[in-house]
Amino acid sequence: MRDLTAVKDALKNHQIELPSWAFGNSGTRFKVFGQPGVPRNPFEKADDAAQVHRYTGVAPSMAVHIPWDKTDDYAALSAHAKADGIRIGAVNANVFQDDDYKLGSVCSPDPRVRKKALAHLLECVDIMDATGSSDLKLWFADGTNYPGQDDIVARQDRMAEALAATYARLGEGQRMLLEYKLFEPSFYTTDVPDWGTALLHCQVLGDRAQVVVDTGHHAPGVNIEFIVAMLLKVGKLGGFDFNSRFYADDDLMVGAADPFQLFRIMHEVVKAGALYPGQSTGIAARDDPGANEITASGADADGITASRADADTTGITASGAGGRATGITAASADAGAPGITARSTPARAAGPGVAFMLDQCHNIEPKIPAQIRSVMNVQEAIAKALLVDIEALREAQLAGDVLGANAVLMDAYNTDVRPLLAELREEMGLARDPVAAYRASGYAEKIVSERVGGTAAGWGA
Ligand code: RM4
Ligand code: MN
Repeated sequence: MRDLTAVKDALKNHQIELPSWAFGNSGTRFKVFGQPGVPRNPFEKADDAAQVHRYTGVAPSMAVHIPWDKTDDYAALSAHAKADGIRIGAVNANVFQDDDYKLGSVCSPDPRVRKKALAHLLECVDIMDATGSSDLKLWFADGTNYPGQDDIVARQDRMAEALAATYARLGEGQRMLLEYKLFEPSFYTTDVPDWGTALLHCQVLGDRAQVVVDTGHHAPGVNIEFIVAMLLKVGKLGGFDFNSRFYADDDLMVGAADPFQLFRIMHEVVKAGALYPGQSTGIAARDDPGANEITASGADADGITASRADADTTGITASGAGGRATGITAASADAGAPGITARSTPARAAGPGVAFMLDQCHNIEPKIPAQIRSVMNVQEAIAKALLVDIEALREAQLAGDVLGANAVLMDAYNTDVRPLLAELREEMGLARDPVAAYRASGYAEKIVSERVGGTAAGWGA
């Protein structure tokens, strides 16, 4: 898409969700450096998140994390956010900060602990009802540290059981987003370590269970855009937790470590029409000549698709009855739903589409401008992805023009989109430079002088 008006329109439609915890104090296991003016409760976090939206115009929601954002009155929190000009987004469950969870939460060998963890997941759905949130985001610290510590498969069964019970509790318009992470805090096995495990669970659960890709949760060198492309293809990408990493799960500002990777991810999103519900891909006809020619037998048009009948027998079982079943089955009727077909058309995700969330911690930099910078970084990557000349790219690809195809992509990536984004902001009635406008507003000084006393929000608070 190289029509600049269309690029700007797409950018105006794209929304980014902010994490409440980015506004609180955070640190490493060595030290949490407190900052003055930090919010003391979720209401003040919403006030700060609203500042980010005020200067960027594209960040109208704030995810909450329970119990960090626990309050007696979630409807009041929603109303407060609304008065600030934003809304409460995903509800994140926290089953990793309680002594009971030393050996895991929903995968713990202790049924009492599993019950307690499940009760928390269900409580999070109650909170969604009160806040009007559509997304329940689940990340589990569950895992083991030593070989032999617990049974890998039994833990999967326990996980499947808890997920099935939570899924069954979801109401109209609500979905479950399951996030994987390679390691940490567990160092030997993690119970949902990768997109394959997350996808297996989500496929068993049904349409309203989707995978979250946190960009910091992979081994070094993993091709994240490949994972994104595959999940989009089967309609199972529920959302992103954006951040950057140099070494492990560093939670740095998105786009700080590897803006090229962010662009490559966004290229897949744009191609799949997943930037926002109703996004046009700018591709007139998606039929690649020959796309259906690569099938195993030639007789069956389904290509890479495993037959649906098979899908039922290879899932993840919640019953633990196991028997001859080889995997993770919650005996869902939907198990065969999203498969990979030989067609190149990506499946459209059901419901609200892909949630573009930030999941970052600003340990040493001021938090509000860091969130503004992160939103800008995401926008820059998207703008560049929207500038890719898709038709020229496809032509070069089909012609086997390796250098030509790569050049099309790099041309877009190497475009300086900052003037375009400044123009976009002006059209939206915003300052051309959001960070400078925030700095000039005096808000940072105001919160420092007003937020005196009480306990600053932060890790464990
Ligand atoms: C995890 C994961 C979750 C986040 C917690 C705080 O590593 O990324 O999304 O909620 O950290
Ligand atoms: Mn995350």
